[in-house]
Amino acid sequence: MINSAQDDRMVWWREARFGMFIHWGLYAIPAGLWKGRCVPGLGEWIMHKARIPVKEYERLAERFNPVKFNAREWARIAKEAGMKYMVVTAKHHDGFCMFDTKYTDYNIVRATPFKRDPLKELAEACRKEGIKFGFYYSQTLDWHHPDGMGNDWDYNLSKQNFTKYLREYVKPQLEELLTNYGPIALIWFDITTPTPELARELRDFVRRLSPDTIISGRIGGSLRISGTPSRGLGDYITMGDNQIPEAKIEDDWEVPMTLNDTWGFKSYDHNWKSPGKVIQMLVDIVSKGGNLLLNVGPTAEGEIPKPSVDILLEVGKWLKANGESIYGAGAAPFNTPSDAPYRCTYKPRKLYIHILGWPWDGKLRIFCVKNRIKPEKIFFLTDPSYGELACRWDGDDLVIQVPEKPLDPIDTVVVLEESA
Ligand code: FHN
Repeated sequence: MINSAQDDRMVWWREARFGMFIHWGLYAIPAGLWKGRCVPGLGEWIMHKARIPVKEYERLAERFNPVKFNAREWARIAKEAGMKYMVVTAKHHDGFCMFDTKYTDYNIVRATPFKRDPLKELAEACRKEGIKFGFYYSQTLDWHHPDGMGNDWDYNLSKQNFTKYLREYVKPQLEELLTNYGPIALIWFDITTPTPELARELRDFVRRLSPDTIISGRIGGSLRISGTPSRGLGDYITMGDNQIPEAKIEDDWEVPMTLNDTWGFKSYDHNWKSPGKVIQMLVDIVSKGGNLLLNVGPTAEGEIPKPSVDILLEVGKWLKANGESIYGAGAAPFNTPSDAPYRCTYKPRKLYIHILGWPWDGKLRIFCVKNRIKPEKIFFLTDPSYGELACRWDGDDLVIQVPEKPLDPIDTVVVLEESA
């Protein structure tokens, strides 16, 4: 059920469409290598994958000194990339707190030579750049805390008291995060809370403290319905990692996406998505009514890896010219076949046709839209001076005449204005 309080909370999020996810923590030091060996899998899972004892992993903190960290630069990169919100790991599954907390000494201010609270600096920098700011918080898995879930190599899981952990550790820490960092736009829970009752308790707690904060779908709290992830007690559906749905979803949804094959930094993962691929994925996602939360994994020195920055800046260039077709846009009121060489995003009386594969014969065929759209004027978004594009109906399809070559081979956007 969508109520109006939820609609009010979601206004900026629906407009935003594109956000920056940041996975940053102690795992950036080993960066995928432990004792000289490559540890397969996600960089931030190294403690789990290599079954590193708590006492040994903890010592990474002594070496964590990200002197190149510059919050304003990170916020500027997000802004230049055209991202409208940022979600950063306050605590990931390894349990290390990247913020100043009085509930454990295992935090960046007390346990590292860095001694600063980078999340305070980031919150401030984002505010200055007009970027909404939120926290990722691992509410269920915590391999460091004796009562958190998931560490069966140090702790006897049958003796754990998760409810105590949630009430005496998770909730107080969330209170710190929701009260000491200015307005928090979003809390990104992960993995799902073990029981619906505890999910509800957590959800109500966040709501009471900060009614405008959006809560991610992975808080859990209700069953999945026929394979589609549900938003449970959260405000929107969080899709599986890197999973774009086949067709549009009539609800708010977001997909968390990696830029390479890891969230936390891995020194040897160079499998970067190209800027063109990212742009086309963003378009595909918005055409199905969703948001893209795209990840960067900064290094232990505190830098967003250069390949990520380069990709993001290219995406930002495209968005500067074509943003009108993305921000505040959503799914069209008709379906597009998944193998069509175009995607459509939509605002009332304006259809944006994103041409992802240029028609070799100059005839752009929009399938099955008779009686669904009423074309009045058709033109290129980035070059209205080219003039109006001719069109004709062919059965149920609309055929638009386009020139021989694309204006932009990654995605040329055609605007179709509708008559009233
Ligand atoms: O286990 C985590 C993973 O490390 C990462 O944080 C992703 C981001 O969506 N969430 C979990 C897996 O789904």
